[in-house]
Amino acid sequence: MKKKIKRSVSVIMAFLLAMQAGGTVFADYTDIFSTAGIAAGTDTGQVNVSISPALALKRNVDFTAVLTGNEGQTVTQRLVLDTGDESEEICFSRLSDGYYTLKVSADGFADYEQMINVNKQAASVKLMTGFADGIDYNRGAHPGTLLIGDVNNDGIVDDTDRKQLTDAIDSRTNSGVTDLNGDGSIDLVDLEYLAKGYRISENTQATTETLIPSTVISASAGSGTYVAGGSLDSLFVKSGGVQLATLDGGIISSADPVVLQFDVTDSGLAARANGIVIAVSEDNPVTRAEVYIDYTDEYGGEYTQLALVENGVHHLLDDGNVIV
Ligand SMILES: [Ca+2]
Ligand SMILES: [Ca+2]
Repeated sequence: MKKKIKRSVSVIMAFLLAMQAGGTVFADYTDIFSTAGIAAGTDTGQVNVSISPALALKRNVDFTAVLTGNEGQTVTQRLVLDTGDESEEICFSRLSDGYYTLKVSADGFADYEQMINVNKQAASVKLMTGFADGIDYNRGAHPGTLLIGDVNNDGIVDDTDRKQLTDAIDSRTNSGVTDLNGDGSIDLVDLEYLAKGYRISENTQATTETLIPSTVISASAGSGTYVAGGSLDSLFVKSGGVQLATLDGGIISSADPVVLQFDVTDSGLAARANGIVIAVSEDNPVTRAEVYIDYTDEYGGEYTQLALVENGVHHLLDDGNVIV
């Protein structure tokens, strides 16, 4: 099998008006956060952490995420999940290869710890403030779980927390985070919340996804295409999206499509991917798209490969000769 190297991917879309938030996921995030202490120039490794609500909370939760490298170096970032948030995300970028420990903590929640192997690419860790419905946490891929109920803030949820909360409900004492759901009352509802994080048998560790790191990819609007909303940079930050229109204001069609180009600046492991995910709003789907992949093989020959996306087809390219 010839080794071939991807240089750029152009996506030409017809009948598409909007790629909305939560939309295009190709690689995540730009290099927007400093990672002094771990950063080492050209390193492309990255760890993305997102937190989404799985519990109805009437308080904002201030999470602290600490990434510790195998030589003990640490980087700390904050992530605040407001009551109206669908999710919040942070990014640790320009990491050297190796094993890292991610620790996420917040008042009222047990500490979450996970070992992550970083190898030039971006490891994406999705966390939720509880268990999502309809997912078997002991089989298959699933998000990680932040367990509520740590009343005394010692990092774990156990009998001590239950006793401290029941004492507070009985008004004998009130200390620690007893109003777990943040509704202003300390009552049996909080005890129900504690039960959600207490004596859990499910696997709470997130299945990590691997993405192309933001430092080796960039997006640009192609010929005849106007970015009408959002920004192309947002495609790599917080799962943002863009709205695309034709430059001449005409209706998007096969004859007058919108075009996005993704340029990959690294030809090594960092740029390797198994696919591209383009998500669009359900009420405004792509009915036809052409994906052109320009690449250079190991002998310097330049080639283009075309993959067609028809209406209702969700994917794409499978060719063992092209490493994308
Ligand atoms: Ca505790
Ligand atoms: Ca409460």
